Amino acid sequence: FPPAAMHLNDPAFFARQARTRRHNSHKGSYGNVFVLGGAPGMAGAPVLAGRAALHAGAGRVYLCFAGEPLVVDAGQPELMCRAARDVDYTAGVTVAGPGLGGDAEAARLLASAVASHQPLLLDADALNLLAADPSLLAAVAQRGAATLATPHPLEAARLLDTPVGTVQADRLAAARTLAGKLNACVVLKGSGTVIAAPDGRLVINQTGNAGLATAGTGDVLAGLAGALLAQGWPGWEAALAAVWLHGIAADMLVAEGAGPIGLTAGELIPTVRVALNRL
Ligand code: NPW
Ligand code: AMP
Ligand code: MG
Repeated sequence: FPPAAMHLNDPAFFARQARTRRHNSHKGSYGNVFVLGGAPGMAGAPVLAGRAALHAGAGRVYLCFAGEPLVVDAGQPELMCRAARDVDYTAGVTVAGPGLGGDAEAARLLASAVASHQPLLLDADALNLLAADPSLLAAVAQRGAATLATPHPLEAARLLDTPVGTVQADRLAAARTLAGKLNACVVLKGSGTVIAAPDGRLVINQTGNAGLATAGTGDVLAGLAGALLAQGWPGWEAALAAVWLHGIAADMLVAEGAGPIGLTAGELIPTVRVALNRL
C-alpha cells in the first residue's frame, strides 16, 4: 500500500507556530544561524542561504566558508563572514551543505555541527558526505536535537543507495524510509515536495511551480528553514512552513510576471519575507 499523505495547501497546518515579535526583544531573541558551506567556486550557495535566513527573521547570520572566506557580502553586509574552522557550532542552528564540497576538511566540519546538540539542517553536500560515511550517518540518527534534511531526488538516491528512478517512482516511500534512516524530518524536493517525519507523518506540498527549477533555489529553502529553527519553531512545523512559503513566494512572483521563465533564486528571498509576515 502506498502510505497515506496529507496535502499542504493551507498554512493553518503550521501557522499556529508563527512567532509574533515581542516589543521588548532583541537580536539575541531570534537565534543565530551558521551557514556551513562555500568551498572554492561555490560561495554563492551560502550567500543565498544566509540572505534567506536573514530575511526569514534570524537574529544573526554567519557565513562559514570551507574555502577562503569572503571579506563581506557586499550586497548583504549584515551577514558575518568567517572561516568555517573558526566557528563554534554549539552557539546556534547550523545550515550545513550549501556549496560545502566533499573533501576531508568538509567532513570534519560537518561532524562538529552534527555533534552540536543544536537544531541542524542538512542539505546538498552535507547529504552527499553522509551518504559516503556510515559513521557520520549513524551520528546524525542518534542526535537529540531537531534534524531536518532537504534532499533533491539525486541526493535522496545517494543516501538510500538506490537509483534516482526508484526514488521518483515512489516519492512517499522514499521520503518515509529516509526519515527513518536519518531519524530526521525529511523534505524530498521537486515538483510536489514530500515532507516526512520519523514517526510516519507524510505531507505533500501544493505550492510552487517550475520557475523554481533554477540554480540556488534549494539553497534559499535551506536558509529559510534554518531561520525558522533558530527562532524556535519545532522541526516538523519548520519544514512544513519553509516548503510552503518557498513555493508560495514563487507563485506570487509568477503572478506578477517575474516567472516562471527566468525567475532567480535571489528574487525569491524578499517575497518569502512578505509571505512570512502575512502568516
Ligand atoms: P539530471 O540532470 O536530471 O540527471 P548534484 P547540485 C538531479 C551547490 N550550488 N528531479 C539532476 O539530475 C549546491 O549547494 C551552488 C529529478 C541534477 O542534474 C551543492 O553544494 C550554487 N532530478 C552543489 O552546488 C548554485 C533532480 O540532481 C542533479 C531534481 C551541487 O549541487 C547551485 C544535480 O545534483 C547549487 O545549489 C529533481 N527535482 N533535482 C552557487 N551559486 O554557488 C535535481 N536532480 O549533482 O548533487 O548537484 O544539486 O547542483
Ligand atoms: P535544489 O535542487 O537543491 O536547488 O532545490 C530546488 C528547489 O526548487 C527545491 O525546493 C524544489 O522542490 C524546487 N523545485 C524544482 N523544480 C520544481 C518544480 N518543477 N516544481 C516545483 N518546485 C520545484
Ligand atoms: Mg541543492
